[in-house]
Amino acid sequence: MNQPGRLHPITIAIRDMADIFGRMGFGIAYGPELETEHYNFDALNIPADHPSRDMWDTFWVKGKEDEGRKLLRTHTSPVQIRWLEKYGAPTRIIAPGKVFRNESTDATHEAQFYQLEGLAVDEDITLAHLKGTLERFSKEYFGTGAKVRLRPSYFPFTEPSVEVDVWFPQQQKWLEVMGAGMVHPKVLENAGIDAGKYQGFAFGLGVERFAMIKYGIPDVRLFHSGDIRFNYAFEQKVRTSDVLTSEKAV
Ligand code: YSA
Repeated sequence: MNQPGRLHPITIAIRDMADIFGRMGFGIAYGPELETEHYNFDALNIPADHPSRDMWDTFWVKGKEDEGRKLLRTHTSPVQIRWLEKYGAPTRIIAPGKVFRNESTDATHEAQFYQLEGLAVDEDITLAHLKGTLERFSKEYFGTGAKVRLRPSYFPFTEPSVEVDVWFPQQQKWLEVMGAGMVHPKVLENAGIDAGKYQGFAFGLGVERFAMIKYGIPDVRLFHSGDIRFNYAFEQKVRTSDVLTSEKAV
């Protein structure tokens, strides 16, 4: 007998995440996978000569001569700029999507993986809003027993910046799952937002790493292995709520 089809676990994870953020009033945005240097780096306060560009090993793509060189986006953060330029502030969105890094793989690193970006811009947004949002999200996604910790970090597009770790019970270790922080005023200005009036928080989480912890998956490479038995280990699931306020490509 034919078996019914299954959703890929990454699809399940993104839908679960979108449901949780949807209940917190976040809409959903999508940006292009083939990006310009401007949106992936420059507008995010990462100029060409800045050493922090090395944080993202990049697949460069030859563009037409008049267009300059392009790249496969190394993170979902360029969607922040595209969205703010188009829709302005105040705003609250998530942006899930595929990203690419020219790096060697291991159990927690893939060359192609999914991130889910979050952005909230308004008057009087503070780090406490970021912390509260991430705590509520983690508890809803993993359950109330989840152990989450924030560490000080550095990203050129946030000040202050943090990295978030979640306890991986099956492996008895902390796993880094996300970068986050308060949006740098220069980034807001680059997107045409008055940084004197508005502040924001933002984050970029690794979808596969969240699912690894939730389902006890030992190796990130299983998600993209194409082994159908992996998919069949997950229950097919349809979205039960449709609470997203908007869904737009920028
Ligand atoms: C930081 C601040 C913001 O305001 C907004 C976003 C960010 C995140 C930033 N854009 C970024 O990409 N940070 S990161 O390089 O540390 O990646 C974020 C998350 O993606 C990681 O915590 C991890 O969960 C996942 N990740 C990174 N490289 C990976 C990976 N997952 C699988 N394979 C890889 N090679």
